[in-house]
Amino acid sequence: MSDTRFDPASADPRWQAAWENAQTFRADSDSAKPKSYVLEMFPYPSGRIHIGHVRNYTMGDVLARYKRATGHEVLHPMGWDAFGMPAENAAMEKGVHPGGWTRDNIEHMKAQLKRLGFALDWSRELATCEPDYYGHEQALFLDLYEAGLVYRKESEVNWDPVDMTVLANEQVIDGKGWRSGAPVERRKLAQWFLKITDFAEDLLEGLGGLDNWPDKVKLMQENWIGKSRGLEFSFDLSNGETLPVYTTRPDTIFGASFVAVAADHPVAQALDSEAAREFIALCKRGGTTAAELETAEKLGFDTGITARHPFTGADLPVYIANFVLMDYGTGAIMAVPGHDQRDFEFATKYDLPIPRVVAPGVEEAGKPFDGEAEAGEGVLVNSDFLDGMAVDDAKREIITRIEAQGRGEGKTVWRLRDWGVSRQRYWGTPIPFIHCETCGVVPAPKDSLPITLPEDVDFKTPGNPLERHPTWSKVDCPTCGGAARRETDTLDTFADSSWYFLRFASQPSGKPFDRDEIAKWLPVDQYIGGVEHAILHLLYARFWTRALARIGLIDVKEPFASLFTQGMVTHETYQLGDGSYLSPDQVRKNGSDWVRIEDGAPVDVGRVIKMSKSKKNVVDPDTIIDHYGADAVRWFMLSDSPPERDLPWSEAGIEGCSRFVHRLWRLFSAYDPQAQGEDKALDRRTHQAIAAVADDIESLGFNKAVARIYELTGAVEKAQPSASRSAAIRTLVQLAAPMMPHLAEEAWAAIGQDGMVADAPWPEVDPALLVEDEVTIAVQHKGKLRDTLTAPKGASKEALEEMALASEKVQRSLDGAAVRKVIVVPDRLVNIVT
Ligand code: ANZ
Ligand code: ZN
Repeated sequence: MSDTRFDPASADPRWQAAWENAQTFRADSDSAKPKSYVLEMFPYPSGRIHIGHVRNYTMGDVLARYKRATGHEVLHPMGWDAFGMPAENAAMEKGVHPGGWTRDNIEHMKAQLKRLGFALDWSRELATCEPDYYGHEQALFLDLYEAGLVYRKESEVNWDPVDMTVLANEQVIDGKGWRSGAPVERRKLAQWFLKITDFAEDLLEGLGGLDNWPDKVKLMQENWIGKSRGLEFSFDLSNGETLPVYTTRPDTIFGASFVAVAADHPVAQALDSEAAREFIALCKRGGTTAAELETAEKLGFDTGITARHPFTGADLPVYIANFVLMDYGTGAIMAVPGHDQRDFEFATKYDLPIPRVVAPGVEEAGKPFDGEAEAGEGVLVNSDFLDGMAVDDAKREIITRIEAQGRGEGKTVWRLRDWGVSRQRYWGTPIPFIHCETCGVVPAPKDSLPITLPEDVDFKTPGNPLERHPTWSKVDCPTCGGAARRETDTLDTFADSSWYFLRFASQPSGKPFDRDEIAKWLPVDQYIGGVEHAILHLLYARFWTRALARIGLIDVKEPFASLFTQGMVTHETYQLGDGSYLSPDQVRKNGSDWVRIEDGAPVDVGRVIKMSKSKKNVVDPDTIIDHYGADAVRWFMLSDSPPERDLPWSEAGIEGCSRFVHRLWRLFSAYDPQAQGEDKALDRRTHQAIAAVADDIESLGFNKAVARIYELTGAVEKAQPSASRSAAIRTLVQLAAPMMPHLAEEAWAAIGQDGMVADAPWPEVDPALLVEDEVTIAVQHKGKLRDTLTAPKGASKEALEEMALASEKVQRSLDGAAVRKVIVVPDRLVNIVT
């Protein structure tokens, strides 16, 4: 074999072309082999692949290649989550069309991904912004509507009064519109909803079966679904009405010192006073996110109405409060400032009593509060018949008594809301409905799908271009034939990512997917992505899958059998004195200080944090692939850190990986098919490595697999030429192939193997070689090591004693002394006492 250097610049594209020509990674839905569906969360086509993508897709790729080698028919697809706001922002800022911008980005990023040599079935590539995808989504939406899982209702949105547009929560910054800077108002608009709450119980229960999901993700989902057991009961009001409230802490009822309702609550709306109306208007300003409501200053308005306490008979003041949400529970609360922080802040501000009703022990009933509410558990105090009871018992007692009074009942309440999917923007899936003056809201006929987006739109004026378009929304009513108007809302892009894994598995042209083909591939065997999608994306995907199963389109309920959330790639940051950031290639080390290369200006080195454009602590995948080749980059992504942890990028690290690629190549170059002789120890190490690397990849312990390959490489380098050594080299090529596929193909060909290593089966393990069958025994006399013996593993005490006494060195040490006792520790040690 030649002793040329391995040249990624020529090898990488050559093997990528070879895989493509042979359609090596094309998934066959009719294959009889066991299936394996490996999926990484598909990227948003922002413009460039970033290093986080590289890490994510490299992990999936190693698993996919390994699964192929172990006899699986592997589905490993890739596509684009291509709708969404950045394309519209680009349209507004740069005057480009969102479609053109998106498709250019896809083309560029696809080329970048191809340079990494991923084992993807590109024949199944899809982009959610193409009618061939979103048209099927429209059909599914209509199916869900028919099944009663889609409805329209009035709901609040963030309204920018200057730009005259609805804003997404993330476009509201400090209560102001991100473009206009105008204070955002809350407005009611009729919007489309998906009935995810119908599945709340099932989504919660299903978590119990997801053994291969991270616990933290399951916990986040559980909290988001938020099942709580509480009490709904009614206060009698001084105006003769009753006011239902919901509480999860009925035990604290003796600590209620006021009652509060949401600004939208009928009790508030019915007030006939200018001051009340002004206060309600004030509450409407500011964002609608829970986080904003949580942190906003607590504001209240005393309605003058009082509520009668069901046990003490005290008259409690009724306030309108800005922290009470209309769409949770009943939109009204009994406020217990001693034990709820929001109520505490409110009571402090408006000088209301803060009684203690829970304390660590009964003798601490008079303990003062330390500037905040105490949510802690304990025993009830200052609570009449509840005094001394534990919290759970007290809860039960109050529920029983309130139910006996006929004033309310114990109730299960869910935090999960129905999913509002309406977005008043252009770059999304048009919602397939038609508004008719006569017939109302009518579903678009299925044969009119796909309802495609108009191309001729402008983004110079704010607002939704679909609404402004002169002709797009004009249609005939499918029912009465009269003039009607298309729905101009588009779907939340989370809808697009809620079923893409189904379309990857099956893509007939006339329907969203084929039921049998879905049954063949689903569930996804291994899903890999960022923990930032732990809640919404995964919950919505689990919901769509269940909803489609309920209406009989598929037979699987839980889409992702295993989930892995990978850590981030991090890098230190560099800042000038004025706080501005510099990129790693703008700085260098000067002695123990850092300076800007350009002018020697001093640079502060900051913390190691997630790579992000705004902090400039990024490395560009293209640049490093140019420099080191795809395999060194892939190897680095897998090496240093366990995959769930953050991976600090370092120049030294990638250099080391690159050196290892070439070191392996030199070793492969030393392959001698003619070498003779057996090296039992090396055979054993080789087979142990095969088994271990397989285990490590199966459990996604990529860094461990990497370490084993380093170990075996070291052992082969030290070994003398032999048939065993040649076999070890061949094995190393195969073990490294999932991680460094280009180098492995090049080596496989160079050492004269048939076909491509990508098609070679995973090397077989000889189980006999996995057990260490010989052990080294230390023989001691007078506390000193006299000899070491090689003995069969598990040899008897008698046999070891006999071997030890037969040793010449031992006999010399004994020098004729009488042996009093021999202590044998099997497989370890023989100690001779004289
Ligand atoms: C009395 C109480 C005492 C409460 C206490 C909490 C602690 P979770 O557990 O998150 O579901 N609440 C009820 N409806 C509300 C609404 N529409 N807007 C704002 N807050 C509301 O929250 C349930 C608790 O949140 C309820 O229990 C209620 O306050 C409040 F020591 O009642 B609690
Ligand atoms: Zn009509």
